[in-house]
Amino acid sequence: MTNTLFDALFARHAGNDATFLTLDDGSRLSYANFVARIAQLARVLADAGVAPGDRVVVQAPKCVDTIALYGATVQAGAVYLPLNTAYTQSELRYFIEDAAPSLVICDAQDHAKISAVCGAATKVMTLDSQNTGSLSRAANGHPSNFDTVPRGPEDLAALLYTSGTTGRSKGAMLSHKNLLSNAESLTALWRITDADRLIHALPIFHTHGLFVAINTVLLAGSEMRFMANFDVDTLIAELPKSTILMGVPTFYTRLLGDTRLTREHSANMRLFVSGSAPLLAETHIAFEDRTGHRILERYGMTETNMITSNPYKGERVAGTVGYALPGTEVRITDNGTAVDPGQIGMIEVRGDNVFQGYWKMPEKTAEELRTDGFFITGDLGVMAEDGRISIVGREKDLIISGGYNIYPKEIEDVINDIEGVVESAVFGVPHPDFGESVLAAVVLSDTSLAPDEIEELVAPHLARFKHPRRYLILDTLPRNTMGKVQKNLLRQQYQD
Ligand code: MCA
Ligand code: AMP
Repeated sequence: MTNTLFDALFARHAGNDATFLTLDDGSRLSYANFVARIAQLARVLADAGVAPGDRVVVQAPKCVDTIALYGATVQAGAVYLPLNTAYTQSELRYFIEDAAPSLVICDAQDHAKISAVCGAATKVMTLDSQNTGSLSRAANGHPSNFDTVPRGPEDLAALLYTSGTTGRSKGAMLSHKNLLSNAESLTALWRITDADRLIHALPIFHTHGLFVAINTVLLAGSEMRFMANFDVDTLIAELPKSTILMGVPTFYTRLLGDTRLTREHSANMRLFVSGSAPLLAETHIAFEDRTGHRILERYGMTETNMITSNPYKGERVAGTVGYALPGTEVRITDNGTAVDPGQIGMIEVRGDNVFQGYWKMPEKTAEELRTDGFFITGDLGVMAEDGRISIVGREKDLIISGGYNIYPKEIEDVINDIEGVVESAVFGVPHPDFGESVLAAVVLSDTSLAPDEIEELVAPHLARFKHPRRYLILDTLPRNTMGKVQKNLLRQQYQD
């Protein structure tokens, strides 16, 4: 009996005494012990009534049992659904109601908050970084073997929510094949092997930190320096002992802000990967000047995993995202028809990496996934004669701040619900650390409403990273002749 993803990423390491993780306290976890822990956790899932195909929601700290839980969910034939640890109770309510999980795992301190939004059919267990939560304790008592639930390439392995331009998050259904095919492409392209040591400083609830980094490491049998939080000092200390770093552009601008980053200091490193947000050409160039390394920029989405990458060997060009990954087709279109090289159009993608559709949203799926299998990314790009792709903009109204996606519509909905607010427009302006930062232009009927009061009313609804950094009170919003708010004018006016 086979389980496509489990066999390829996890089962193969049973008996492998090599180090999988090195943690902040210097302790190490071997691959063999990791696989044993997964089996113990899979038993807890089965005992909790998690059946094949069930969703397991995880909003938990970045620690060993949280990644082991990813493996355990796959081994139990269930669907892993990680959530940003910054989400508020009202955001969680939506995800839990929509996904209807049979089990939710949360930090012990959030137990009451999460239980309050779970129905009777959903069990809640806890996991904390000290491994003292109810899930970890239950696992400790179990033998370290579990009969893997068979799953095929088309079965779902994960459900990752991605915010939408309509304001409602959509669950992207990712199959075993979607995840494995992408990990295989990246591991081969970036030449990741068991001689590598990857510094992991990303969160593990998004595609970047969870699948791009962890799945490739597991496939190659590399070592991972697993940092609980991003921290420049630790990163600097780890560079001489490591070979790969995967990060968002903010990682690289922050590293460049530290004079200890030098050519000599990073001489052991083999590969610096950047993605999730545009890497400024000036950062790319400054990083090469300082370290001698050209950052390898790649491009992806939750729905598609990774789509393109600059080459490992060959020219890594600043401001471009490289070529379609092997096995992935990319086309640039105008209303669905491919345009000529050099012309700007919509980036569309097809391949084993492309998701199965949005959870319980067939209409949304039909809008974005064409019948010929091409997915419409919402990103605008240009393809050169040789197939190299550059992203030139986004058709979707999206702000990317420090690698986190923020959809203005979701924030506008919350602001517009406040009594005394007529309307609002949320937009992004350049930010030296996060790339973009969120501002809100608000028109009031109750002019006594102060920005601080608006912020106070917004806070319980939205994770902190989504909060506008400033509320600008305006008499009217700029509109074009069609009545559409001109966010480009707001961006221009307030960019400084
Ligand atoms: C933290 N804060 C932020 C952000 N991060 N505000 C705006 N944007 C952010 N990205 C705020 C906090 O709310 C807090 O606010 C203050 O900054 C300090 O928080 P802290 O956690 O200490 O911040 P940090 O550790 O410095 O975090 C910055 C970071 C982090 C390391 C850049 O944001 C990060 O790990 N970003 C990576 C996101 C990621 O993995 N994206 C991939 C998804 P206050 O002090 O006011 O309370 S996209 C994806 O997966 C696609 C498929 C792809 O292509 O990769
Ligand atoms: P998400 O919805 O979190 O999956 O984020 C995917 C979006 O991030 C893409 O549609 C792009 O807009 C953006 N993105 C990812 N990688 C890059 C990159 N290297 N350059 C520019 N934008 C990127």
